[in-house]
Amino acid sequence: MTTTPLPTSVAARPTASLFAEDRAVWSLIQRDRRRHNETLNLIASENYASEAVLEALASHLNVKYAEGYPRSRYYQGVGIVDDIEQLAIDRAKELFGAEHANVQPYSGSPANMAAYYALGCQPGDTVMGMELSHGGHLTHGSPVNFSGQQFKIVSYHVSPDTETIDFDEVARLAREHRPKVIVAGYSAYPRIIDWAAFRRVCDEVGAALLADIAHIAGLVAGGVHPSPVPYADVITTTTHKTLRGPRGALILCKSQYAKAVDRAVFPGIQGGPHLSAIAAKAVCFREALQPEFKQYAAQIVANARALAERLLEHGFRLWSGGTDNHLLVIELRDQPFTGAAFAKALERAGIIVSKSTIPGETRSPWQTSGVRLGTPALTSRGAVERDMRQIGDWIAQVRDNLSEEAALERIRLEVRALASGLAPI
Ligand code: DSN
Repeated sequence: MTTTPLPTSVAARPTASLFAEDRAVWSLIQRDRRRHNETLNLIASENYASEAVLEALASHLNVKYAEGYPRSRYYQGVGIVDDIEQLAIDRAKELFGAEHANVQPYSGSPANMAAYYALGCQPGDTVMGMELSHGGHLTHGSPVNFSGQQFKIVSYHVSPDTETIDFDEVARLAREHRPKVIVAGYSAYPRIIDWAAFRRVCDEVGAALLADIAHIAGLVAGGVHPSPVPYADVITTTTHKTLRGPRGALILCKSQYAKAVDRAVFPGIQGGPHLSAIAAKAVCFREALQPEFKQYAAQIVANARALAERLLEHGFRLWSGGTDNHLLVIELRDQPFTGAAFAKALERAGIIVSKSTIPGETRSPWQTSGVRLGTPALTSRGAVERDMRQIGDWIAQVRDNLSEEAALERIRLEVRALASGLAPI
């Protein structure tokens, strides 16, 4: 008689490990961990979640199906996961002072899709969002995304003079097009968002305000960016950027939209919730409720300012002249090299950034005229202002030695020394 072998992870608990079971994947993971520890991660959207978050994420909760919501499920065996999801909901509401929270969205894009549907958007309805190249997100109306394909998109921009949101244009376009939803919240915008100004425009034209705070949620939770909660009808955020939780998302809303949001997420666009991710979100929200998280959020901003100031001293041009939040964008409009070339040279020197389009972009999205830098991840590793000033010096040295392999290698070794002295991941 033959028996079906159990997967090693079940059969051999508690001693089985990835190392024993799959050396190839284990080894790649270790190499990437070393890469992080020996380089400087300035990707504005990335962050290092705590071991507690990762432990919840890797827990046995991965097994569970629980379509529905706490106390109202299509499966049995859900009593305890109901408690987990309810804890995550309660903590999210407490953290942001929101009336309702849905912790099930798999990630930011489905959260935004659910938000549009919850706000009643039908194919052909008008939605206003920031132009992608001016700092918006694909889901705010890009023609290659469901948002741009399903809805009539009217894009607003930053002002060419101040490179900050052009509220005159926002109001003019809103009056002319009467959108159902106006989206505020961005992927590459370095300044404070004036939620009250958006609310005034929305009220004037009868639009709903959707705040996408994916990038700044941790700054909002930490009290260093104004909260959209008093102003927005629905708020979406990822949980893994400045909020420092697991990959995933969260929707907050006023009570009047609670049912519509919940229905839009499930059964509207998602199936079973990922309970291990939801448990990890609960851990993340608790961490963000601690006083130390406020210090962390303040340090993110202080670090971004220090980096911006140093880069300006080195003659770089920054989008809007600096930053009020966790990110900054170096503009390379007048440089002979592209954002892509600069990002690659920086990587050779151990400084990891992402290329970025800039307002009035003339190069392709693969080449770009900017690079975006952010401080959440390095701040999690304990970097402070003096580290940022040093990093600013290295970024300038890379610019001045773009194709000089020996110089890039020398910088890489210096970068590695600093990186290796920060808290390891
Ligand atoms: N891809 C994310 C970012 O880097 O900003 C947004 O979803």
